[in-house]
Amino acid sequence: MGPSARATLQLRDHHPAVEPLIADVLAGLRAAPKRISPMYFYDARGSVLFDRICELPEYYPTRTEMQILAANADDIAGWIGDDALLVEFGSGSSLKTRVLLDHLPTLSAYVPVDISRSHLMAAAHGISASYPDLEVLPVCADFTQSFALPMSRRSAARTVVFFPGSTIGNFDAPAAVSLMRVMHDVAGRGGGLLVGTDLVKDVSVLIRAYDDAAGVTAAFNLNVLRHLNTELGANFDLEGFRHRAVWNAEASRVEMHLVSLREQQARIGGECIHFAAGEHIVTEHCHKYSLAKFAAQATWAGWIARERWLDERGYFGVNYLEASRERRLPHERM
Ligand code: AVI
Repeated sequence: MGPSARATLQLRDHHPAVEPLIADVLAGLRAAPKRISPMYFYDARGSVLFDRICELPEYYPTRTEMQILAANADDIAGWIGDDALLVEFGSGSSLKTRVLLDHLPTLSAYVPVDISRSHLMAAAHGISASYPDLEVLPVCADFTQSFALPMSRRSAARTVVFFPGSTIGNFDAPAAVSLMRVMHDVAGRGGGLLVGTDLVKDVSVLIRAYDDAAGVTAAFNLNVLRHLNTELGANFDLEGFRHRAVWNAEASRVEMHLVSLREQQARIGGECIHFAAGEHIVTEHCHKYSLAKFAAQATWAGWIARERWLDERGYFGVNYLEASRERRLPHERM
């Protein structure tokens, strides 16, 4: 790709400022148990580590979802329809998007949204190079907050949000519903949502997926502390914590923890945080859905289930939903 092709992409940068991020991290570290939002995994190094996770033999979700998308691409493209605007939340490397783009020649534009600016731009340039006729409008943002959609040159017949990977499972139920409401606002009436959901399965399969033999997930988890050190001026000792993945049956989720190996302290934003030996920080919840539970959550957010595709083992689901005309529940104030 020549330099002129790279120059044509304009980034809409809504990356949050450092101060509110420090306040957000501190609020999590003051809570019991301590927690850090998974959003902080995704600096440039974290995004590369996540791409490596997706290729691990133990990490079945990416491979399975890719197979579902590839096997049903024509059908999925039929639901998305002609002249749609495709908005991808947490687009990362945009790898799965390519399966869709190959089947959507009339797309009005593609809007990848991601918190990792460098990773977003590299992926956007890659897409632009592979699909030169497609308008690519990258947005750097925390997608849980409402953001303005960039204007595409060509008007769209409808807006479809793409949210693969079961990233929806990284949100606890109330937050997942409010995120799906943000998506409903983005899609607007008659818009669509194509969303991947990881399903409940054998616990040993789940734990291996989040605690792989090569230690890539452990490195990804610990990288969150490195990110806070480099971007937010914290001073965590990375040698002082270890990765742990546990299954919480009651909540139907894998939890990723960082366990403090000794009593220690870390400073961030001028505040000293104390850790007891064995105390953990929750860094991620990875909810595993039943089909009924996901359908209920989607309905609360104002989405109507239209179609669903599963793999043969029933490990993973890809769902196409349509925005209902009114997303609020009857008892909610307008
Ligand atoms: C991004 N998200 C869907 C991944 C997951 O499986 O919940 C993040 C991840 N964490 C550890 N491995 C992968």
